[in-house]
Amino acid sequence: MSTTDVTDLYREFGDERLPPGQRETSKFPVLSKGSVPDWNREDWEFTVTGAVEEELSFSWEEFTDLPRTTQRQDFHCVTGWSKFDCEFTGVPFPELAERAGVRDEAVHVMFSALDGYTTNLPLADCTREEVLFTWEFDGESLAPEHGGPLRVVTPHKYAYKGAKWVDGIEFLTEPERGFWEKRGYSNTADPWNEERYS
Ligand SMILES: Nc1nc2c(c(=O)[nH]1)N[C@H]1C(S)=C(S)[C@@H](COP(=O)(O)O)O[C@H]1N2
Ligand SMILES: [Mo]
Repeated sequence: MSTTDVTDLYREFGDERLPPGQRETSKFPVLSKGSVPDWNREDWEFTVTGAVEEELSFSWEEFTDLPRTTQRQDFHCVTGWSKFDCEFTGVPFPELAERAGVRDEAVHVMFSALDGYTTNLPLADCTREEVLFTWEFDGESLAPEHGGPLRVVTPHKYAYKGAKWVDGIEFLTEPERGFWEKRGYSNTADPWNEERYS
């Protein structure tokens, strides 16, 4: 399958591909608030809830049967490293939003995960083709420590906006803060504006 290169999205936000204060690394460090959660394929369920026309729920088979894309993206960690040219395969956020039918009152989204992690973004920062629910990295199943079976990637934001082990999204009518956003990390998290802390 062909790969869409979205590594030029930085032009929307800044002059340089490497955001200010970041170092490029070829490694893929792991950052998690706790241990890797257990899951099994039979019980796994992904839900779309909140301010939508129709709440949705997907089994693992149903989710991975949705239309997928493979994209080459950059990954920026708030702790100062960036990894270029990551290939992620998955379902773009707008695909799920269209299926559920986002109501006019929805302004914000909360992502939740199997380890209890949450993270939030304004709706407009989610309805982008580059916001992927991904289960494949560089042609292999996404490793458990990097969020397998399913994680979110947000190449236009620091990576804490991408929930590993994601199992649901809720459309909200008021902004709310997720795990790190309540604990001092920036709510907006624009790497090119160095929005690291709030
Ligand atoms: N569910 C969950 N998602 C998470 C985290 C977490 O602890 N739990 N950590 C976040 C943080 S702070 C970062 S920097 C990235 C790290 O992703 P990586 O471990 O694949 O490098 O995942 C984000 N997503
Ligand atoms: Mo992080």
